Amino acid sequence: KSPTRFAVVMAVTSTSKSARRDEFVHRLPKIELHAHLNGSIRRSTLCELAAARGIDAAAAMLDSPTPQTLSEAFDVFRVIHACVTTLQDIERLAVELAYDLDDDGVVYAEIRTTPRALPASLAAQDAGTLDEYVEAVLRGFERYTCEQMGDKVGLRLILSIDRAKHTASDAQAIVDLALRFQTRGVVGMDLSGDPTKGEWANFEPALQRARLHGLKITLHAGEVRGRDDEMAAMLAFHPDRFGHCCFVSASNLALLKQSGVPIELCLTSNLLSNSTPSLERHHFRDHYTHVDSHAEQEECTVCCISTDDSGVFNSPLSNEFRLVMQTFALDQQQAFHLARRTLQATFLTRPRLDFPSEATNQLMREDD
Ligand code: 6MZ
Repeated sequence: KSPTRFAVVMAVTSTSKSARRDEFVHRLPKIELHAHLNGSIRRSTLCELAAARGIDAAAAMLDSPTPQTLSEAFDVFRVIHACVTTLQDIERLAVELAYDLDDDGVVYAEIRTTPRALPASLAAQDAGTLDEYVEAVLRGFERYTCEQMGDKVGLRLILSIDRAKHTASDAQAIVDLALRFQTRGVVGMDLSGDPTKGEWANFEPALQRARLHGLKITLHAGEVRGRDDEMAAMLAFHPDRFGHCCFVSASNLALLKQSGVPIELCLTSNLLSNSTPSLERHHFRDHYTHVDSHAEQEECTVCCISTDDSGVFNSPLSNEFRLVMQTFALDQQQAFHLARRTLQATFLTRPRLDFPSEATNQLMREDD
């Protein structure tokens, strides 16, 4: 039997502990389940697009757009959206993100994005359609897949509803859009956007309908304080995954743990958005239980270590694993189990585990 990627990873023999850890997290086969396309923009691309639009990069702090609060993160998204204004840009972001994930040792990713009506290029007059936005993302993914030799990152798409900007009928239109692309790689729906705005009840009917048609659902939840009733209603909806869950009351936490719903945890994002006081006190510690055996693993919450917005928060997935290992004293075996368990939370259904990554397929076989 040829050595698995994990065996190769385990065989790494660097001298210093931190160099060894850096190499380990880079080579660890990772699954990214919570990454917003525009928030994952390369800083160099952001500066270049800003210059082409006459936006002063220094004034907009584009060279170092690290937010200090959640509200500042949303200011950065506004700047990004002012720079990423064409379908050409969207395609570029998608292809660059695919390469970045590949370089970082990610083997499978579900990327999410909020469809916007954008013109084809700066010279084009007409705003495009939402279908064209999704086409542009998929074209970017396809370009990567065609250009790349060897193991490729398996890519799927999730469409986001923006709770601060979209109406209930916009949400229904995005569900229709997702359904039109369901056979071309759209696997689910996400509810995101500024968590201080919008009402869950407005979006629930659209997401119920999406679910009836076989789309999976992930919900940003508990990103700010004072939304316990909303979290309770979201728990009653029982999505396929939750994102964040930073601020959860004791009763909701008990329900969350009972529910078995996997959670997407983004440490750097939460730290820089002020949603956790420190990495040490991040709620990863409330949910993570170290287990080795399969039987026991069924019992505890699946924690999906994710980046959220690797461009905005300047942290690739390998760095998130490094932080988890460092902060919570996980050894390589434990980090590997953590990464592999994320498989159970993807929006792929078993017969569709066909993404073109030998490394991931190897993991699949190990996981059976
Ligand atoms: C909530 C977030 C987010 O969709 O244009 N987004 N929503 N909480 C977060 N935590 C920091 N990070 C990103 O990517 C950018 C959009 O993703 C959502 C916001 O709606 C943001 O405008 P797309 O590709």
